[in-house]
Amino acid sequence: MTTKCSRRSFLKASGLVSAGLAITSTLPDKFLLWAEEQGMLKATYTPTFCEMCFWKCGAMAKVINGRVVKLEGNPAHPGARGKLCARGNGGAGLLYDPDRLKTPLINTGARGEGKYKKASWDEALGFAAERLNKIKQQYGPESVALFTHGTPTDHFLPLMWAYGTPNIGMPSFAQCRGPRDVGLELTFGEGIGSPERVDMVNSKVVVLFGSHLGENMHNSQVQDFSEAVGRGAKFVVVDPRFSIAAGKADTWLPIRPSTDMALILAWINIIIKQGLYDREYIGAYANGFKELADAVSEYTPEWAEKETDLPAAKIVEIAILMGKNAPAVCIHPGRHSTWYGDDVQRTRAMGILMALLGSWGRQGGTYIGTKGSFPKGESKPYPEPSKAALNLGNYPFAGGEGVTQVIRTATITDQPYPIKGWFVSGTNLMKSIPNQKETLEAIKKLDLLVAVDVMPFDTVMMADVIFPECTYLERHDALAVGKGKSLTVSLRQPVIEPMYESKPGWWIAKELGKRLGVGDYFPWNTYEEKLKSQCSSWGISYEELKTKGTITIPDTSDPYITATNQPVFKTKSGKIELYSSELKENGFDPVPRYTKHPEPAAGEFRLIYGRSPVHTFSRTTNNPELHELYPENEIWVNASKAREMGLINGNYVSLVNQDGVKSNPIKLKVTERIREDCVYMVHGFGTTSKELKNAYGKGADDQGLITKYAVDPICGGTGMRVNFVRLQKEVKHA
Ligand SMILES: Nc1nc2c(c(=O)[nH]1)N[C@H]1C(S)=C(S)[C@@H](COP(=O)(O)OP(=O)(O)OC[C@H]3O[C@@H](n4cnc5c(=O)[nH]c(N)nc54)[C@H](O)[C@@H]3O)O[C@H]1N2
Ligand SMILES: Nc1nc2c(c(=O)[nH]1)N[C@H]1C(S)=C(S)[C@@H](COP(=O)(O)OP(=O)(O)OC[C@H]3O[C@@H](n4cnc5c(=O)[nH]c(N)nc54)[C@H](O)[C@@H]3O)O[C@H]1N2
Ligand code: SF4
Ligand SMILES: [Mo]
Repeated sequence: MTTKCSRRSFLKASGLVSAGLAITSTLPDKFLLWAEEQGMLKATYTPTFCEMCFWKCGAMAKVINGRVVKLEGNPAHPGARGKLCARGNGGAGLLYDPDRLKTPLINTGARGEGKYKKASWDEALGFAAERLNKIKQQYGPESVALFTHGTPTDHFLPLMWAYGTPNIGMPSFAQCRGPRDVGLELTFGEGIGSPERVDMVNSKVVVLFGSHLGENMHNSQVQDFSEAVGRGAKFVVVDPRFSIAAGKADTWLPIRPSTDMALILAWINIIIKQGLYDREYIGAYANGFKELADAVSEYTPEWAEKETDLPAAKIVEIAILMGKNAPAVCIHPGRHSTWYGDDVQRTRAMGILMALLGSWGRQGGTYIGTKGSFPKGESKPYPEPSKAALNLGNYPFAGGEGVTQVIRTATITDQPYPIKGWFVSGTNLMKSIPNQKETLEAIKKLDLLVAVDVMPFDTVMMADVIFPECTYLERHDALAVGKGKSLTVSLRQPVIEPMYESKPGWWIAKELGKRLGVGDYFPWNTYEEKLKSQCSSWGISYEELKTKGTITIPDTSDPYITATNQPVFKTKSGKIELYSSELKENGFDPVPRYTKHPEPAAGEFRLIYGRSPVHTFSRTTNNPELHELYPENEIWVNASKAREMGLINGNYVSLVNQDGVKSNPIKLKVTERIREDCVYMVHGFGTTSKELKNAYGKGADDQGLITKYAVDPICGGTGMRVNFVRLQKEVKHA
């Protein structure tokens, strides 16, 4: 059996990627696997967890002769259940990517020019520390901001807190799930968690708004989705595009983009008017029903038909379907929710729909997260910043996760106080925050830009000093605590030693901490020492974790509301807030209301974007294995529109947005599977970093075209589907 063959059958069996997309192993891997089969070499397996996206699936790494030849899902891990997605399988492609950052680098040219000299760790750490200390002296520690994503956060957040800044920016909040989390917190007093606590496996009806599962490839969630489809659950997919999920659905609702709120409010109205809501549940757990009923009474199915372009009769039919199958109805609240700027309210509307159906905390709806927890460790208290975090004044509900673009504006304007340094770890700001011109302007103004990364992506290549982190397969990281149905804990441990001169994030944070005078926040010699002591205080065997990779704590699951398992709503009123007095007090609509959004003019299309199942944003675009599967993105254009413009499948076009910004040439995908008023592309392509030999210049960058964004006044999320483009035919592009 060759590897290629076994991978194929594995992928096929997993149902996660089609067999045709199997990853081919490299020649050295093939030889090693052959030698192992012949009994000449022995393989070892090391459990760890994946960082190719943020689902943190448990993985088993197979190593022969010091080389990682294969990654498989850990059967004991709830996010993986023995399978990895294509990106997880392709993790070794990152490890062995020849374009990886290999040594610390110090900029020797103008910022962004890409001229670097190799430096020793001591030199690079000293360079950063000296400048960080200078900013602290001159402006105060608050004038440095941390931008971060993924497990590097576990190391650099404490470092920056110890340094004294409260300014944290996470694109995974303000450009992603911020509005969803805030909307649900305002309604139920808590978010939906990650992995989302959706109980699709037990649902009779599942409703997806966008949420393009199958392209959005969060492993166990896609497994749940497949299982529910196989079991015959009814799927309703609301999407202007016939997504993979729509292809599996009973009902596809090709909604006019930006009008989801109209549909949800009409559904709420119908469910109330027809008495399809769960009276007992609402009576026991919710407040504001009357105010809600009054506020939504104007949203009739006929009105919604005009807004959404969906037939009124169909809207009624689905409302009845949901009502009849409640509470086993899963209204998936989505994840990437920064769409149109009224996104907290859209998520609140979804939450209200869940409440009316009595599905929050009920089988087939959403489940109650484990009540199990681990004791909080003692740590030295962090200094109290003397200036408030930048978010707080602007967005009352933003919380501590950071509104990236507010930090960017402060960097440009020096208001309310200057931001002089950016510390960027595991996030590619040029690709993730809208309006690149502003990002560039802010970066140009900085006194210091530090990057900690594994690859020379666009933002990294503008840094003054670059710290090469080793990949997740070469390091320890913080324990991953899973709060799904049960409490779980997983370990990341090195599968092989760090390659080149790369170092783990924990080491970089500790060493920089020493040089910033905050070394006592890292009072251990190695991270493993810290992990061992944490395990012993949690009553877990570190040795068991090392061999199994993941441990599920027994008797920590009680997922549904029962007489003895009553829900706790941490809202102001202690109830589900159909009417939010908290929003009202802050000058916002207490019940969601419909606002019309601008429509594309003749000849224009709304630009919408999403995921490829084999890539994670920009971060995998250079991965040799994943690049081979999907080297460049395409632009989906409705077939009759393409005909009108004389464009055919495979032509290259450029996209020009309302502000005259033009994209790289991008290949046309002419299809019936999208509405006429929008075009669709996969996010993350069109990198500008020449260091990335596979990805440079391939495909087009959606972010470049997103010059306009609609800020959610409640949480600061940036709605990014508010840009319109025209298509310009290009001569064939290599
Ligand atoms: N393979 C892969 N999987 C991933 C990721 C990845 O990078 N790669 N990223 C992960 C992360 S962090 C996130 S946040 C999620 C994002 O994935 P999701 O949370 O699923 O993102 P959405 O924006 O909801 O979904 C995109 C879909 O929305 C549709 N859409 C566009 N406009 C509208 C509209 O106005 N109304 C409706 N109803 N639909 C619309 C698009 O056609 C597209 O099908 O994916 C996660 N999973
Ligand atoms: N236009 C547009 N904008 C978007 C989106 C979109 O669909 N369209 N999606 C939004 C969403 S949902 C999200 S969550 C955000 C995500 O956006 P980001 O937070 O920027 O996340 P990534 O793109 O994953 O970050 C990529 C960077 O992390 C680096 N990296 C990878 N692994 C490691 C590691 O182990 N250590 C370190 N130190 N670095 C590592 C990569 O090399 C790369 O430079 O973007 C948002 N912005
Ligand atoms: S969903 Fe895929 S990429 Fe994400 S952690 Fe799991 S295996 Fe890795
Ligand atoms: Mo996201």
